Amino acid sequence: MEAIITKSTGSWFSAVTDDKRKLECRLRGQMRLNGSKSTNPVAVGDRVRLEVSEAGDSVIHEVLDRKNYIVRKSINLSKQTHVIAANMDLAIVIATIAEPRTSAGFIDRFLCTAEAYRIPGMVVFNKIDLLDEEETKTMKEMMAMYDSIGYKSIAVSATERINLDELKAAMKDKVSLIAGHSGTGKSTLVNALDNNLHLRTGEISSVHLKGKHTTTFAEMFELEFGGFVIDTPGIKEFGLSGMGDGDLAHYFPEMLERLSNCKYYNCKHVSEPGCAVKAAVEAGEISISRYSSYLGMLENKA
Ligand SMILES: Nc1nc2c(ncn2[C@@H]2O[C@H](COP(=O)(O)OP(=O)(O)OP(=O)(O)O)[C@@H](O)[C@H]2O)c(=O)[nH]1
Ligand SMILES: [Mg+2]
Ligand SMILES: [Zn+2]
Repeated sequence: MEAIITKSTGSWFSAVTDDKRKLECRLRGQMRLNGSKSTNPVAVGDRVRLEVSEAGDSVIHEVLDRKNYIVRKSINLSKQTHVIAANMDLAIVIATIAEPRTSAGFIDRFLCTAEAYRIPGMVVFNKIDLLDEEETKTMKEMMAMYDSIGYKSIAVSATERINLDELKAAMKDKVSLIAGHSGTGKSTLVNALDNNLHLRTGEISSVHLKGKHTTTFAEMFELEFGGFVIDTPGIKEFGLSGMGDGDLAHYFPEMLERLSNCKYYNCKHVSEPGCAVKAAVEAGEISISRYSSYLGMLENKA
């Protein structure tokens, strides 16, 4: 039978079968690792083939091919990577205009990474109950900008339960990854989406408004309205490590569609003559904020 992995502790795995049974399972002894560079052969979101042994244990015999996965480089110097999650349909960044403030650069880095992993990206602004008029205006401008590029954006309040139905509709029957700074309300939001879930949430320490990490490992939860959500332990786990050496501008859709009009094929869109990207920025067709994020990322990559 086939199942989806919802939790991994190293040697034991939690899985939900296609007919909704919850099982605890382990790996078959000498199972081949599909990606030998990875420290963990089975990750949250993996689809696996299970068999029940004579002793009555559920044993994973095979990990099915992944359609995508995100990795974190191991802390030690080996080239090994750790697979955080696999087979996602949607990558949602939870952003806040206030308490804490999420920078546009952070949102863009996330969306860019999602592009690199080939996961559709979405922006959810949480805590709209806290915003004054000015902040609401800022948020609406950002939302209009992301919508124009093709990233769906939604404004919600997890605690006041505002616009949750719109978010549910976007997540229904999908495997969604959520990420964002600590304290933006990821776990609170997941709890609000499904009353059966009781993820630990934390108070933001008043000393560090960015908050301290409450969620410490990736875990997937089944949603009663259909689908799964993966709550990730803060952003550091969702870095650019999977991006490879491709041209950064390929991961900005509004730049990608203009690249072929640049005069030079190896244009980096910084100060080259005849650059179609810069021309679009000057014409107001590409947002200055997005272009600044691009330049910042380009600098960090170099
Ligand atoms: N006013 C307001 N507060 C919220 C909202 N959503 C979450 N919070 C508060 O923000 C704080 C942090 O929420 P968490 O859900 O723990 O944040 P998190 O993103 O999961 O944090 P980490 O697990 O550390 O990454 C808690 O005190 C929540 O009550 C909201 O919509 N409005
Ligand atoms: Mg959390
Ligand atoms: Zn260019």
